[in-house]
Amino acid sequence: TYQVARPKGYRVSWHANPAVEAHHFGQSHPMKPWRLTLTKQLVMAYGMHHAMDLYLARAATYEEMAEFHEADYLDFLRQVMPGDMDRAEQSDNVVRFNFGDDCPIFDGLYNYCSLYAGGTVDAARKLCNDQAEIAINWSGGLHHAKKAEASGFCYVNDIVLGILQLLRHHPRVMYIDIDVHHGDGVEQAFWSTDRVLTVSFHKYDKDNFFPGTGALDDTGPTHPLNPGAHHSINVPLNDGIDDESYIQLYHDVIGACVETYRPGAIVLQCGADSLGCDRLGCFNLNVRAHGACVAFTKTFGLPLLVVGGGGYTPRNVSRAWAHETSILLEADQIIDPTIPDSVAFRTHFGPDYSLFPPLSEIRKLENKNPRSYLAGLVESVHEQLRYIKG
Ligand code: ZL4
Ligand code: CA
Ligand code: ZN
Repeated sequence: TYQVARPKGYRVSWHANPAVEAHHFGQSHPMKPWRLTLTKQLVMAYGMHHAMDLYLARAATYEEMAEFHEADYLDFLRQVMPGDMDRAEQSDNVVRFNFGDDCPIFDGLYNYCSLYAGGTVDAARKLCNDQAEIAINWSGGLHHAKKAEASGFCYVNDIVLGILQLLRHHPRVMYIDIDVHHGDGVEQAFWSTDRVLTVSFHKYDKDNFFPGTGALDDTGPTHPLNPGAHHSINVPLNDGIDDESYIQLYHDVIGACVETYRPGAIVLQCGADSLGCDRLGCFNLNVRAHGACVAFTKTFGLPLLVVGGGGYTPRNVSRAWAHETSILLEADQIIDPTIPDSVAFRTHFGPDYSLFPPLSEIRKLENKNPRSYLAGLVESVHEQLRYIKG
């Protein structure tokens, strides 16, 4: 049996509610809350739960969610039922609030949303109260939700709610998003403030990849009276980026941003659809490279709120998030890369039973990000940072 010791000198808190895992978006929908069960089983098989403070996430209250979301939208979210998609008297609101194939109305929708949001709000409060230095909610990270609109599998923007909590204690908060999709909802929520610096790395193809925003020059409205001008950093990428390029880029961009902006806390969205072989993604990252971004973010020693996000090949999502949990506990060097025999649902990890399986050569995409292109991105970020003072 495995047991991970508590890290020395700091506390890690884990926020989850198993009720989240039981929700179903519907047949063949890519978002599977069940990936959280698989993640938790891996974390427990490695004995990492002994090294953290475990909290049962409570549901965020209506009032807590109303700190960002409009009442009309929350009222609709609270009362909709499966079947409303086809009910004439609901059709105006279904359209107005963008429900449909991407954002279906399923059983327990409001419960699902308030529980994942509650986890992130709790996690942020633990950091504010100095009860943890690192707080984790793998069920959060739903970065596309807007004030009064569902979008891209996201209904309530838990990240925005978490950042609003952190802003009560910290003059400046930095948001980092390594999901393969653009973190548009978080960017938009803080468009007009200089108290949040958002940085998203993502696949960008205006017409062919969701959500189609996040170009390099999309840096926030540049009206002279808008303090939030220049405080959205976007790192648009093409298919097939590999481990070495991504890690280098992440170090260059995030290192420069932290040095310039000097945030009091960091929120890291760890969407696992940037891994190779993801059902929706198109990058070539291995679990170790995705984890290297988490490890680098931790080196700043700032209060750190870690959330999940996308990730559509559940066995790899759970590998990545379990590995990243071990990094946050400084236990990544001591756990066995072979997945323990005792893990539940073990067959999902075959035939290799490794935490770090090699990327399948068959599904690998050609790297369409030449060195010169990446150097240009770093150069642009440096130029943009000249407008920003910490
Ligand atoms: C599906 O098979 O690009 C939804 C969504 C449901 C089941 C049955 C319906 C079949 C892929 C995706 C028809 C589905 C058509 N079902 C969906 C422009 C689109 C309009 C909707 O990781 N169709 C929209 C959203 C993206 C679009 C990505 C990422 C979230 C995150 C954070 C959100 N939307 C085209 C698609 C399926 C489905 C199969 C799907 N949707 C793939 N990409 C999208 O950033 C959590
Ligand atoms: Ca992103
Ligand atoms: Zn995504």
